[in-house]
Amino acid sequence: MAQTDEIAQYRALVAKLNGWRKAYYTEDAPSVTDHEYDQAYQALLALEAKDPSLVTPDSPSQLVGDAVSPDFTKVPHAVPMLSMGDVFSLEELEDWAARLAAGVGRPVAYNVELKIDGLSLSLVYEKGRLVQGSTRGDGSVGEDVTANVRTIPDIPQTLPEPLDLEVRGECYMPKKAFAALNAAREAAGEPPFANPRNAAAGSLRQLDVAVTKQRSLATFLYTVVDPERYGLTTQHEALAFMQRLGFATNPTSVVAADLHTIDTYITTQTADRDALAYGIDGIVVKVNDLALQAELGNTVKVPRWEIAYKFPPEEAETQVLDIEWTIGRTGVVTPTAVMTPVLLAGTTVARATLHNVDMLAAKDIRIGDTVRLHKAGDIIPEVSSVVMAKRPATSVKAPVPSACPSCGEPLVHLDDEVALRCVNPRCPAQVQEQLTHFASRNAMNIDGLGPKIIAQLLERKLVADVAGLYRLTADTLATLDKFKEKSVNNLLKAIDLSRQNSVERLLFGLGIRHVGGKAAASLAAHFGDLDHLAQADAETIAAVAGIGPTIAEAVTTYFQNPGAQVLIEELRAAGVNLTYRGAGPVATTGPFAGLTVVITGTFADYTRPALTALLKAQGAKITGSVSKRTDLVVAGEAAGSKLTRAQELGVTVMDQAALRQALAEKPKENDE
Ligand code: 0OW
Repeated sequence: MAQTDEIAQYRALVAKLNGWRKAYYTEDAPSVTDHEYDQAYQALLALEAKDPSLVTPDSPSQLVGDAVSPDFTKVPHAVPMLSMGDVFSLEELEDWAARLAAGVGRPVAYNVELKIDGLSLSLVYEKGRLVQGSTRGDGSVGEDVTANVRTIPDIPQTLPEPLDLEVRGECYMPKKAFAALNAAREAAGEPPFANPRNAAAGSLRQLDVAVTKQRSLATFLYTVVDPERYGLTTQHEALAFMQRLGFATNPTSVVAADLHTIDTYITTQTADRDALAYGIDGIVVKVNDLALQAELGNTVKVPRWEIAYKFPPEEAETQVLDIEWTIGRTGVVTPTAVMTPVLLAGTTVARATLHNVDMLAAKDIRIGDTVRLHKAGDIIPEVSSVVMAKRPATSVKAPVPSACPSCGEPLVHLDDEVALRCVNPRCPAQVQEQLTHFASRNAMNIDGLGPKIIAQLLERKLVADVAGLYRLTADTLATLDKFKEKSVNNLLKAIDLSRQNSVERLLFGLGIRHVGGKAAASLAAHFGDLDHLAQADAETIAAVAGIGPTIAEAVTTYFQNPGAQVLIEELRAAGVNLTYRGAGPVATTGPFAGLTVVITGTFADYTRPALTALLKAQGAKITGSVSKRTDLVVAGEAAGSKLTRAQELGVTVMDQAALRQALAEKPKENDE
């Protein structure tokens, strides 16, 4: 029977691992590296092997995969979606193969595949048509992601044959798409994804399908369920069968009749790993013969007929030369390690983010230390740990700044945030980032106004904030380095053009915390102009579709800031448009296209400017008084004389219910 302290040690390990699993699987945001998780998990298995009486049902060794989020419809898996046992060295792999062959009593051929670093996906087809896509979930019950799956380009919506079929594979995000997504998220002040696997999970397990569609997901399929139904006898045949049906299968898979071939495959693929367009975290070795797979069967959690060889994390050691504090656009002050350049997984790394003060303290990283580096998700250089044995007597703790390194204002922690912030809206380091963001493509889209010119404008004190851009003159710009007349005129023209933007671009460009492009567009369309938004209380703002209390709080806080109020008055005085002009081109079809419309009364769902803008975007011409030329009167509560006039003239009147219905109508699809 286990001793009390052993039980305490075991319970602590179970709790730690389950906490990490929740962050990784349910929140798609890991709190430790895969390697740290794997090591703790192996320690748990060792304790359980030593004393099985320790094992409790909530132990991760008894669970498969991730919990199922309550937001999605549940999908039971007729055949459970299992995970895989892991080995971490070639020796362990050889032991596993030797034990398996001994048990079988004859030589075994294997199918060897890359272990794609994504999340599991099941696809069900009826009569050759895709009817369901789901995640693995806890192995028995997954989440319905059918609508999301339909947006993934390499998944066939129909098969060349009218088959009833279920296939399974990995959904992943290519490295390039991951890097672009994180760059966009950083620009929008949103937290980056830790690695491609979490980015893929966060993109597939999305309630908003439009988001999934933008995220460049892809797949590699690797399992046919009930393969004997299709006359398949080996895993290699199953992969070829799926490829013939139009599924993406990984092109590197090979059949290995001996361990030497497996070793060669592992060596080759490890060498090619950095050149791959997608992340892999190991190699999968499967018994190739499907009948033998069935004979060997599964344990409660993993098949006996396959194993995953996990790559050791690619690591490098180097010295910390300095710890710098960088200030982002949103004022967050982040510690960054400046290191002796070192080659890590195919790229030379000289800097690594230390995330925040807590992480810096937790790892006790000091200037002069030697540190181990790895790449999170094959991409982001991260400090794994300090090589204590190499810590010099001269190592120095980096002093945590109390004042902003750029403007000297005191740094604060907002709410219970870990992040250290400079909250001075005129902090030079932030103004540089703010101006760059303001001019960026998805914001005010000021062509030619890039970081270098902005830095010059700030250094020469030609602008102090975004409103200053609209006071620039040709004479002023002509004083900039290499700024000839043509560049001066082009930039002035681009700045002038930006005055006409619909207000969601300005709203996004102001860089209000948590207000990304989508939220800015929703708020602009709803309130119709900046003043109505600025006057609205948090509750009203939070009630707008797609906007939550967090955004609402950040918006009201922003507009209450005196500096922001000054800025907006300066933008107004500079002739910058503060109203919503509709997102895309005016609609030419639909219930309002081409109509002359009068609006009267008040509306539960819209402010007057918002409804005006919305109907204009639907192609209506809005006029102020009812006449014979009026096609439609849209009447809200307490509609007055205009409604009476419409009734006298026999003009069609639309009440709020009819309006809601008309606006909910999808534009007609062409019947081509
Ligand atoms: N990630 C992969 C991969 C693979 C399945 C079959 C039954 C249990 C595992 O590339 N190539 N082959 C399998 O085989 N699984 C894979 O990934 C697993 C699925 C669940 C956890 C791992 O991601």
